[in-house]
Parts: sequence; C-alpha cells; structure tokens
Amino acid sequence: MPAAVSVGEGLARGPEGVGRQAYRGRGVSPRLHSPAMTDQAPLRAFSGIQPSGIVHLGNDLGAIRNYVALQDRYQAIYCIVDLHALTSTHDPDAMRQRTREMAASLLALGLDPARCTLFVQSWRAEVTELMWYFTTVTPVSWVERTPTYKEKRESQPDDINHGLLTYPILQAADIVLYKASLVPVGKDQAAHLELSREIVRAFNYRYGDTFPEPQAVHTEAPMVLGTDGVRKMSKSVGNTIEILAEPDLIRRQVMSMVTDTQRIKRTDPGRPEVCNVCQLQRFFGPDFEELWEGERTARTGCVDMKKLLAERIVRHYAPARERYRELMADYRLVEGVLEEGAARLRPIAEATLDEVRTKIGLR
Ligand code: AQP
Repeated sequence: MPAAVSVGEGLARGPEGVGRQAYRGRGVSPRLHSPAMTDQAPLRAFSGIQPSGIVHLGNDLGAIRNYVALQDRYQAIYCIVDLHALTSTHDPDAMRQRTREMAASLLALGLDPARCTLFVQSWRAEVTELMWYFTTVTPVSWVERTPTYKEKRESQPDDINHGLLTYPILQAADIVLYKASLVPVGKDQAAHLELSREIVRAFNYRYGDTFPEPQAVHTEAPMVLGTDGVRKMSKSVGNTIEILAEPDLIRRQVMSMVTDTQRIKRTDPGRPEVCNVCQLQRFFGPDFEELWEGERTARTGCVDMKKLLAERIVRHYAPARERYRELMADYRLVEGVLEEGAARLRPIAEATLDEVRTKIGLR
C-alpha cells in the first residue's frame, strides 16, 4: 500500500509550479472510494487534532475537510488530543477551554456525530497502556530523529519534557488502538505517520500480526502556507488565518498576506503560481483560473486579490461561525457528543488491549 493517498473531492487542482508544489494532491486511490461500511471489513479512519485554541485555514484545507469527506466512506473516528497538548499547554483552565473550543469547532465545520465518532483522547485512557507497550518496541533513536521533536526543542527550550519525545509513540497508539488504517492529516504529519508504521511493523514482527499499518490520506492542500507565504501555516509561527474568528480579524489576516514578492508595481504582471493568495483562491470559487489570468495580465492588483479572498473566506465560513457560537453558548450538546463518542469506543479499545496483553504474555 502507498504511504499516502489523497481525497480531492471538491478541491480544485492547479497547474505545476511552486504554488502547485505546496498544494499538490498525491493521486487518488480508487480503492478508497468504495463504500466502507460493509459487515465484513469496515475500514476505519482515525485522526487527532490538538486542542490548541484556534482552528486555522491550514487545519481545515489540510485535514478537517477530509475528516468530513471520510465520514461517509469509512468508520471515522476523530479525537481531540488533550494528552498530546499537555506537552505544551500547562494551564488547566486553558486546557479545558481549548478542548471545548476544538470540539465545537469540529462540529461546526461539519463533523456529524451520526456519521462519525468524536471524543477526547484522555477519556479513553486505554491508549496510554498501549503506548507503553509500544515504547518497548521503539528504539530511542527513532523518536530522537523526529523533525517535530527537534523543532519543539528549539521552540520551547525551557520545557523539553519527555512527552515531546514520546509524542509520536502516543500517536501510533491512538491510531491502532481502534485498528484504523487510514489517517487524514496534513503533510506536516508525514514523519509521524511513517514512524507509526515503523512502530506497528516492529510490534507485529515481535508479537505476530496484530495491527494494520496506517497510511496517510491527504487533501489537495496537504501543506497550506501561512500569511508569510513561506512557512507552513502554524499557530506557533503566528502566520494563521483563523477561519471561525470575527470577519474583521479574518480580513486583517488576509490583508497581511505576502503575495508575489517580484511584483513591485501595480502594472507588473503577477505570477499566480507562486502567489499564496492566488493559490488559495482555488479553494473558494470555480473562477480561480480567470482570476489568475487577471493577475498575469496585471488587470487585477494584489490588494484586489486579497480583498476578494478575504470576502470569500468570510462568506464560506459564515454558517460554521454561526453554528460555533451556538454550540459554545449551549455546550451540553457538545458534551453529550463527546461522552457518547468515548463510550462507543470502549468495546473496541478493550478488545484490542485484551488481544495485546495475551500476545505479549501479560495474560
Ligand atoms: N499548514 C497546514 N497545512 C496543512 N495541514 C495542516 N495541519 C496543520 N497545519 C497545516 C493539519 O491539521 C491537523 C491538526 O494538526 P495539529 O493538531 O498539529 O494542529 P495545530 O496544532 O493547529 O497545527 P499547528 O498550527 O502547526 O500547531 P503548532 O504551531 O502548535 O505546531 C493535522 O492533520 C495537521 O497535519
């Protein structure tokens, strides 16, 4: 099986070029489009997202759109990974609040509890037991070389806690505790996914075939660039577009975007292939090629293009913003969804642990 596949539904493709590199899909595997809820072998999809305060455009275009798409095709399980977030968030009130915000955001953006399972990671604590077993098949050198660990050592030098090192092992346990084989994620997660596959292989090699090797499922925007036009859109960089924020904030964030740096004067022809604003237009209207032509011929300026993108983003997410407000105002519904989600997963988690404890000789 390939390590990554894409589900490009509803996401337009662009031409070759630098921008295209950033947003390129990985080719659609026909196998992934077959109905999944068969009695015989229901394929499971699993993904986790950190309760980290805001949902940005990178999260949605890179992952959440696929969460939504996959819930009609597979048994989809989505998790708010509070245990992972503890490696960086140490304020209990912030943790509680952000977990609520993320749950409400995901429901507002289209997760439907009738078609998927949404829960909070720590509410199914079996995962921590499985993680321990996985630590015993994972060489330290594998986790030390993880790029995100190296990045976090830089970004939080005063807080290099052990959780940062073990982070990808917990991620592997998250996925396979539910025997999921498909993982909708952005491309920034590629190294973690590869490590999950290696850990699964190591476990299966030592104890016999137990878990499927998970594979990433990408959208056609697996790496959304931030407002700086250079780095991955990321909260820690501060280059985000917060899709559920007030319209004025969204407008300010879009208007701050870096465009084609070689287009100095309004009359200079633009290069939509390298302009992040132009590239993002692909996801908010079918007329992006016309817009690009306007850019190439200098009919439109960068400011026009940003204003248009800002209005389209504001409009696109208006219903979700409204729904998010409603859910946060009356949180009981969200709480019920999360409780029901965790309860629904209990038999699967327990069955996996029973099997594992026996295989490794603890029972
Ligand atoms: N820029 C991005 N492009 C495509 N996909 C992205 N994802 C995140 N950023 C991009 C995908 O979103 C899912 C949730 O990831 P996460 O839990 O790591 O989310 P985050 O904390 O919001 O990501 P940040 O902003 O990058 O966090 P920091 O700055 O704290 O490290 C994942 O599937 C991820 O691939």
